[in-house]
Amino acid sequence: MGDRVLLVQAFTALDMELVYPIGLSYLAAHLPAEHEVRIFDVNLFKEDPYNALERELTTFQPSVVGISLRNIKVARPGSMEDDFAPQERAIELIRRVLPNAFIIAGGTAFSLYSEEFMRRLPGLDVGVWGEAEERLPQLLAKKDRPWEVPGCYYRDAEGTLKYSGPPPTVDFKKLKHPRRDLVDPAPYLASSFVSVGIQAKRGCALHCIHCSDTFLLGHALRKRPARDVVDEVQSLVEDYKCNQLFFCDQIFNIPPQHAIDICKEIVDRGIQVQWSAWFNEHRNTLPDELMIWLKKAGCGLLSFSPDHVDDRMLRNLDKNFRYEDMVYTYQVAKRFDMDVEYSFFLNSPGEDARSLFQILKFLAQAKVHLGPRLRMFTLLMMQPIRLYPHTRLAELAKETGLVDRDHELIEGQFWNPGALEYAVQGIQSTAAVAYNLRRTVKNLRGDGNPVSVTRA
Ligand code: B12
Ligand code: SF4
Repeated sequence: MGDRVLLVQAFTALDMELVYPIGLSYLAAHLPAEHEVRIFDVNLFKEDPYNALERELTTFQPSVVGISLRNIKVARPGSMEDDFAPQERAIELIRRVLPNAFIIAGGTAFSLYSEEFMRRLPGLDVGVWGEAEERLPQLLAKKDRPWEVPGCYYRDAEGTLKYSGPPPTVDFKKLKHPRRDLVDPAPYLASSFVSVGIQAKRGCALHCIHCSDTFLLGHALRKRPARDVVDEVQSLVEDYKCNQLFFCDQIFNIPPQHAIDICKEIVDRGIQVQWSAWFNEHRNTLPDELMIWLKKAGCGLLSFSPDHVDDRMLRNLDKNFRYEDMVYTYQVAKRFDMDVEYSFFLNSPGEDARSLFQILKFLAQAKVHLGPRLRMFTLLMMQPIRLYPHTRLAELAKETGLVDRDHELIEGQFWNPGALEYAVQGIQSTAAVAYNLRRTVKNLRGDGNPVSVTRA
């Protein structure tokens, strides 16, 4: 007999927009039919999430609860809670309501800090590292033998934490479409411009020094055929009335031909949809042919995360493009009349007043070129770089003594916060006040822009 499986999206960043639980929809699609499955997002119940979860547990009575831990930072700003407290409370609640349930965790935050999560959340039976479409069904068949399923963290009879070894890579193009029927997209569409996600590929070929996505998904690009991607787009638009989508790929325009093929297919089928994605800045990844098709296919915003513009800093961050490419991004956007946003880091390795000034100069030039097509407010959200485990920047921070060798980096450690940061934050706050004032006036007039995207 199958299980009743409740897949729970645990707290994401509580001060931010809702995020459609695409990972859980993928997992649900790969559970054999003998299991009954539901998806429950605690973030939809902002006022009373614990009671809502308790109601769901009591009515559905799942034998398995799968918890998706996506973000590390989940507490509300200004709250006295630490970031584990809301997740801890949710897991304790599940244990209390259903003492015999098999509780599994997974998700990006879990995968980045697996051992730490297993230690801090003793209510978990098993934690699954990485993409789990193929392994969750295996685990349900082997609940008493998690060591036989690769990529699992579990406790042995003495309570010692064990790992069953690295899992094989998921063949992404062979996966089924995520089960959209289990999630009502309406609240996500209402929450933000970017909130219904779709994935055309997994992985990133680039090597940015601070990046943890490649630890999670690898450097090999695992692409879905364009027709298959657009079958899903079409179903989202026609069956689920999602006319605004966000491609969750690490980078949408590498390789450019895959992006072109997807756009052409959307246009050929006459699908009316607005969407956005993250783009790489190198001019070779933004050929005119791609720009033409992006525009025709409904891409309304080129979202770039260059992190810097200065060549020295781009080298330090191990970026695949240079200042000239950055100039090209606004030139090409202007030629094709596209909206653009950029996000930057504050205090990258080697930052000085000159390199910081380069960002401001660049933005001023881009603004002159693009006018209202440039969404400026990402400048106001410039943050120092968070150190994630398994990255070269974290390694560098340990080598240079910025953090201890055995630091688990879970509380929010940043690269080299210094005096420069405080000076810039002062300028940012002043600019933010001015910007928000202007935005409020614009919104009151009814000509504000939709919410934009900030890269993790
Ligand atoms: C796309 C994306 C976004 C988009 C989402 C758009 C949308 N409409 O969905 C936007 C721009 C909104 C966004 C915002 C943010 N994001 Co983001 N985002 C991503 C990205 C690139 C892909 C996520 C995704 O859609 N994956 C596709 C699905 C299919 O995969 P998945 O969810 O991981 O699920 C799989 C596995 O994790 C696992 N799994 C998941 N749940 C479970 C549960 C169980 C029980 C099991 C067994 C397995 C399992 O199986 C699933 C199927 O394979 C990831 C990076 C990455 N490598 O994943 C960052 C990432 C998730 N984001 C991150 C962050 C930090 C943020 C922001 C805080 C950034 C910011 N400062 O604004 C915000 C937070 C938003 C919020 N409200 O919480 C971090 C989270 C970890 C952390 N560092 O805390 C990540 C990992 C990036 C990183 N490397 O640091 N993000
Ligand atoms: S930061 Fe983005 S572009 Fe750079 S390696 Fe990571 S996913 Fe790729």
